Amino acid sequence: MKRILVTGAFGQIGSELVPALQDKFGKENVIAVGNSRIPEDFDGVVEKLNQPDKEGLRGLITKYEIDTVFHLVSLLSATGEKDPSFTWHLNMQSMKDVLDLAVEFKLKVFWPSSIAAFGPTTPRDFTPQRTVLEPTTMYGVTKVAGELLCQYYFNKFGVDVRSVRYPGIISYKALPGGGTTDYAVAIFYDAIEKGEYECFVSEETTLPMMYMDDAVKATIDLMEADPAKLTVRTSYNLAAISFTAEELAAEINKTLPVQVTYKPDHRQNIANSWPKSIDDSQARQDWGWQHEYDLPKMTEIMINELKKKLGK
Ligand code: AKB
Repeated sequence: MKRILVTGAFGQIGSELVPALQDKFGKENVIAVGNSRIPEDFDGVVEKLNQPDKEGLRGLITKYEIDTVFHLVSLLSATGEKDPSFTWHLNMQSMKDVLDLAVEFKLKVFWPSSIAAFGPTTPRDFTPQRTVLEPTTMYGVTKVAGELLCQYYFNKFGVDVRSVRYPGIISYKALPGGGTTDYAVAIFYDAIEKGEYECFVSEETTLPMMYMDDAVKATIDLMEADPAKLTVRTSYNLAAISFTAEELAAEINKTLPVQVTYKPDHRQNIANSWPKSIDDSQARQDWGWQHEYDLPKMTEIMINELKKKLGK
């Protein structure tokens, strides 16, 4: 990885992956591509592009002599249900463009899958690496199709494309954008600002989650792993912590009083179709994945950093 292009660079994961890549590979070697959410104070090389735009991407790959693409552009589970056709178009076309360009320019590619690739027929506890993939959201459908495309382009064209199934990601820097796991970030903002939170999933809802620093580390570690050791070319299961909404509220309440009420909405059905916990032993075995942040450590950082960010 010498010259890196990141699409969706100003989304939740991109906002923290880009600085980590800049630190490791040099600011001038990371090209951040975004559309509407480009922060004015962004320090680095930035390009504006609405996806899907294959020719636009081709232009940037040529201009900057790119060898690696992190293709993060995607609509998430809840937003995706508002316009399923557009979700398919954006998520799949932009990804196929990147894979086709990867064949042409011999690019290495990272593409994010998600626990949304699973569905109600998947075993929900300690979900295995290889299992039933019958998601109920269009976002999930694009993740399953995308995983198969990754494997296809690897087998057919030798594209070195790598992927992880992210759980819900929790961070204080950038807000998540339209997912079902977003409650686990929103609760911290409301706890600090209002002392109360109305949660859109029920108290007993258990979902796999991860602190952002672990997600960024996993992403970079996988991309740096020895290709000979990788046995999964669809997408690796990835896990850190699983908790109920009530357990998260209780953990926050140890240091910050927050009154939580539960009012499940349409996102409850999505949450109910996803695993409660994930077996990520293949990732641990193949490329040495290890998470660092547990629930208390993540909660402490979120409260302290958000208080500073919100001036409280
Ligand atoms: C979502 O909730 O849609 C995402 C995801 C789990 O992929 N955070």
